[in-house]
Amino acid sequence: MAEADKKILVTRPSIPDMDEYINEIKSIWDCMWITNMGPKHEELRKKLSEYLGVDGIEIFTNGHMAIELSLHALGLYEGEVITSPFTFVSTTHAIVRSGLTPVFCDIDPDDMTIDPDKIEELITDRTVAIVPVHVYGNICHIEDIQAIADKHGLKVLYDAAHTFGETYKGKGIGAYGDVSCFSFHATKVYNTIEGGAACFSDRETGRKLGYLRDFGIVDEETVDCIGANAKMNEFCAAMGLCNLRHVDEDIAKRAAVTTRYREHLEGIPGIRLNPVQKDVKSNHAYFPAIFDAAVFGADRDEVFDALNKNGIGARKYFYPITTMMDCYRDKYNAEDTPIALKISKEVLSLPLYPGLAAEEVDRICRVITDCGR
Ligand code: T4K
Repeated sequence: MAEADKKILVTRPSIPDMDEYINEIKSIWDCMWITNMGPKHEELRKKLSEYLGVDGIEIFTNGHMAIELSLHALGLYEGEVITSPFTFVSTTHAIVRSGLTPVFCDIDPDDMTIDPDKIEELITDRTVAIVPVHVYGNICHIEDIQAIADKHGLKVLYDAAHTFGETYKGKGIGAYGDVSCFSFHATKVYNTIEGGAACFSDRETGRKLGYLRDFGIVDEETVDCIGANAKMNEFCAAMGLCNLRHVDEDIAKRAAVTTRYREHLEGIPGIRLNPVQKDVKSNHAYFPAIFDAAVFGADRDEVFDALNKNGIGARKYFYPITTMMDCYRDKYNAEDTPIALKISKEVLSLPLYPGLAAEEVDRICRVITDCGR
């Protein structure tokens, strides 16, 4: 198949050479320990703690369970949680499945994270926490959110699924809030096939998380709390150990792809690109572009269709917003967060992964700019 005919997907997982992975998993056959916090799990946990610059970390079977069990570890089983509807549905599901009630706050139109100026008006005597999302790897208004949480005695749990390896003001992003949760899904900057982590500094929170991800088991005769099975197995941990060796190189390649996109698309009337945030070391997780149809000459859906026709699989992350989904639409009004609603109809995540060639970026941008003519 000619290079130009190949389908380009929104992302492609980073995996090591097969030999590297085989070498990493060989020792599993020696010890016959394949899950339940084995040696690979422990090695990965320690290495991630160093890489991410966090005091405490527990690893999980996926990012969703990290969020859900972190809510439990923080003792949040009832009450209202202020959060963003502009996210992957996991954030909302984790809150609801924990018996909590999400209260949706609108987003900042520039970085698309929760708008701190709109949080306080949503606080009631039932509010127990704020769950902001560092969407696309854009860092939330951390200081403002913490000040509100401190003033009202609320917990802060960051959905940091998109921010692996990012720093804010020189500090690992996982070190902010009461807990920060990462996703290590195949589609993320760093993957363990499926996986996730919760970072914390409070030892008691860490102790609870350790039990919660293993049914609440403390020892063979003691079950401390009502937990789940959310343990990362040894084969996933081995993939994580391999991928950790290459993640910096991957992020550098992503940065080059991002630069190429910007060279083509920056300054085109009617196309708005993701902001470059001050004090943030970015991981270049996503490349969202926002289309203003009246100015650009084509709307998001027309661009999406044109890309598709050309074998380019962009994605409408994050459309629909969670309040528009069938399982939530009866309880919420999407119009209550007008900025999130508007952006969800205008935004498109363009393909971005380390192996995306410069010529492919050029082709994608040609299709986009042709739509505007
Ligand atoms: N919070 C936020 C803000 C999140 O974004 C996520 C996950 C979570 C929490 C929960 O974390 P996890 O529990 O998932 O660890 C994908 C991912 O499944 C999901 O992890 C991710 N967010 C979400 C944004 O994207 P889909 O439904 O778009 O995935 P899918 O299967 O359509 O894959 C997207 C593209 O990736 C495909 O077009 C091709 C490529 N791909 C995918 C897989 C799985 C591959 O090339 N190989 C693969 O193995 O949800």
